[in-house]
Amino acid sequence: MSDYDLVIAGGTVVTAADSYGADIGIRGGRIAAIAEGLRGAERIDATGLLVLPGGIDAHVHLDQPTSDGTVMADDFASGTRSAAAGGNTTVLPFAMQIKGQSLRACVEDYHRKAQGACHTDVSFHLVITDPTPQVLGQELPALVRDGYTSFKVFMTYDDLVLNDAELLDVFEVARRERALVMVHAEGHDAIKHLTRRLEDQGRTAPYYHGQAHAQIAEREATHRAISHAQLIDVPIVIVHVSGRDPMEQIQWARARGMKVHAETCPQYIALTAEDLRGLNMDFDGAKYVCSPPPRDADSQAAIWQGLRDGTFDIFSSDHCPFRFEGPGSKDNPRARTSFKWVPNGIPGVETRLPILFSEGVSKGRISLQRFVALTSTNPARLYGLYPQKGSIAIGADADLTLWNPTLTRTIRQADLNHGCDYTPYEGMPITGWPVRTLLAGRTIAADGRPVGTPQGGHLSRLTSEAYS
Ligand code: DUC
Ligand code: ZN
Ligand code: ZN
Repeated sequence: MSDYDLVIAGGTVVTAADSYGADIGIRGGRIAAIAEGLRGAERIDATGLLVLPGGIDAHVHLDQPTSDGTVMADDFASGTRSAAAGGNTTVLPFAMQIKGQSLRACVEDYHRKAQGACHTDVSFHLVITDPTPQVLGQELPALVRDGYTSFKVFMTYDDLVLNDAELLDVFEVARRERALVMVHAEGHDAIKHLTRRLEDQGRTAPYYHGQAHAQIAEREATHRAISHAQLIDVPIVIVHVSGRDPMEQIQWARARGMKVHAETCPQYIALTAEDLRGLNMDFDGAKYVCSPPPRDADSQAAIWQGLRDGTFDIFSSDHCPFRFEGPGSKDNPRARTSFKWVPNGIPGVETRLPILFSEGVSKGRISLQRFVALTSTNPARLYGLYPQKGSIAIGADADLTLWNPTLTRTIRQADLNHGCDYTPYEGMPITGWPVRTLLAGRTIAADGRPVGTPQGGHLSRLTSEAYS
């Protein structure tokens, strides 16, 4: 009889702290040994490969209904297949409350959608859009105790925005229940004002989305969220930070000892506002419409600095996929009349890790350890999954990604597994790709393709380490 069900042999184990050559012995879906010369019933030869903790994408949108008839391009099956092929073993999608809806009913809805469909593990963040006394007093506390230990709030969008009083109420519940609040920080009124002015001038092409969602509006809302969090004394995460101005607010807060965490995403290092021009200011720019929008080269440089120096804790995809063509897509008749109707969001769950590895590690901008911290270990710590997830250690789930650091390939829509009909990163050359993804010791993807039937489950989470 073998000691282990599976041994991953001869690779270089990489964690957020170090790298070393070792075999990994897996038993019952967990890491049972890290040593030399292990023997198991099965063996994977990882010579020449890096062995990383599986990617944890802490910000993805799957199968969310929209108010205007656009349809998300990924459900839980296609979205998690795509995630697995891109080297991820856990994703954190949103269970988004529709105004008037019970939060518990909302969560049950999303569980129904995810049930039996997931190729990776999943765990829901909640989105609070209707903070009624019933939601704040009963449903939310009960759900936090059930392991939904994080939720998102929006400072913009007509059907999602919370006013300052509501934000403060929600922050208070988070503090009491020790839940982590994720904040979409863009100032609603400033965006509406800029949108009206641009439309008055006939500036309606997708390119102007980037001007309406000005970085000043993001900076202002970031500071307001920080101030509210300071008043309540609650930790928060500013999600999808796009550039230098909001970053400075986060650094300002941190310098004063506030627990303000930050996330950035591939679009803020790999795209700029110029991409929204499309082909000569045409509708092609809609392929890059997301919020906050990509900024300029100066902001890209600031984001890289923040990825290096720890301003950013986590690097997530904000995968929010809408097809470019066809019914329910970005290219709908209303969206042709103004950028303000173009669905906000771009796909990226499959390309998040390759883009950060190639632009970061391969180009010498960040270390391998930082790569692992940003994409796996820190999301696990921040969202209450550590040490079951996000680490290579005895007893941890055997969620591992085997990575070829020298494999060179270009990002092509034809090679991706998501439900979208385009990628905003088409043609981008990448050095360093995942070649095998294992969830609890079972291969769920190999060479850019999903493998096998859905094996993922839903994870209930601990209190965020932001409270420790
Ligand atoms: N916020 C997100 O987190 N994702 C897509 C669009 C948005 O506004
Ligand atoms: Zn958002
Ligand atoms: Zn998002």
